[in-house]
Amino acid sequence: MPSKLDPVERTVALSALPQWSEVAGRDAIARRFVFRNFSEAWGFMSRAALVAERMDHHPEWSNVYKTVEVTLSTHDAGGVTHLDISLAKAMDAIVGE
Ligand code: H2B
Repeated sequence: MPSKLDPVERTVALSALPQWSEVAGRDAIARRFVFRNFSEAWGFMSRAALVAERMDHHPEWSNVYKTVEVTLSTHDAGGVTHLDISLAKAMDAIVGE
């Protein structure tokens, strides 16, 4: 089972993810993705879902029209692990960031 990042690892990892923020009151990171329309939002979710399945690491997310809200946390570890950082980077890469 992956272990939670220690404070130094976490700071370093999050500095490479400027679009992601810490979730208040919970050990998790979050980002809002806003697309031009629903089709692009759904396309992003489809691609991200394939990555998540391959990683066996899954996002908490919701979609309203062209907006996708994502929260990442490793449930088994009770907090942010390298798996969340990897999935966040993969999601950023899908949108070209
Ligand atoms: N996703 C996330 N975000 N956290 C987990 O702890 C987790 C997961 N565990 N996806 C995986 C699946 C586990 O439940 C399966 C059995 O491998």
